[in-house]
Parts: sequence; structure tokens; C-alpha cells
Amino acid sequence: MKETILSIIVAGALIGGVIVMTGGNQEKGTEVSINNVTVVDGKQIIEITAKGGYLPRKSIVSAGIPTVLRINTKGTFDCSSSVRIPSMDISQNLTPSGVTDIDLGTLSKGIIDGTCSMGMYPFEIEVKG
Ligand SMILES: [Cu+2]
Repeated sequence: MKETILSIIVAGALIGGVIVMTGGNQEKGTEVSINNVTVVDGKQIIEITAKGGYLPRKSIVSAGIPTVLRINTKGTFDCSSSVRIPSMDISQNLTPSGVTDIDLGTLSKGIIDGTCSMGMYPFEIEVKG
């Protein structure tokens, strides 16, 4: 009888441990796999959100493909609603709620830095060759 109880406890602990470990892995997985870049009809679309800053902060794209920066807003009334990419001479006001597409053209290898109009909230696009 004691052995039965003991084995039930051990089995419970094992199952519990597996659940905890699996849960942990899933959390890590979602953290790592930030997949905000898709290619649709030969166009590379970077999707970020603007509200109190830009998320994800860093995007990785490929060189040589026409690229669009798609910025989602939802009740964005802070200064992240005004986007600048100085190296490309881009300055764009976003709608407070909705989607704004900014055509970046075909990019070459390098780093593109963007900010809000004040230079307070940064974001980065890494273009891999
Ligand atoms: Cu700002």
C-alpha cells in the first residue's frame, strides 16, 4: 500500500516536471521566433507596431527584394506616431489607429536605423546580403 502511494507520488512529480519543462520551452520558443517579416508576391513586408516605441525593436530582412515597412498603430497618440528613417530621408506621420505602409525600395546590405520624430524611440532593420 505504501509502495502504491509512493509510486503515484513519483508519477505525479514526473508528469508535473514534464509539464513545467514543456511550458518553459514554449515560452522560450515564442521569445526567440519573432517572425515579423513575410514575403508576399515578391515583396518583403516588415511588420512592426508603434505605440510608446516600436516592436519588435529589431527586424532582419534580405537585400535585393522590394521591401515595405508596415507599421500598425492602435490608439497611438504618443510621438512614435511620427516615424523617421534619416538615412533614407523618410519622415512619415502614422494614423492613430490602423496600418501605414512605407515603401523602402530594394535594400542593400547594412543597418537601417529608424526613430520617432524626437529620436527617443529607436528601431533597427538589419539587411542581410
Ligand atoms: Cu519620441
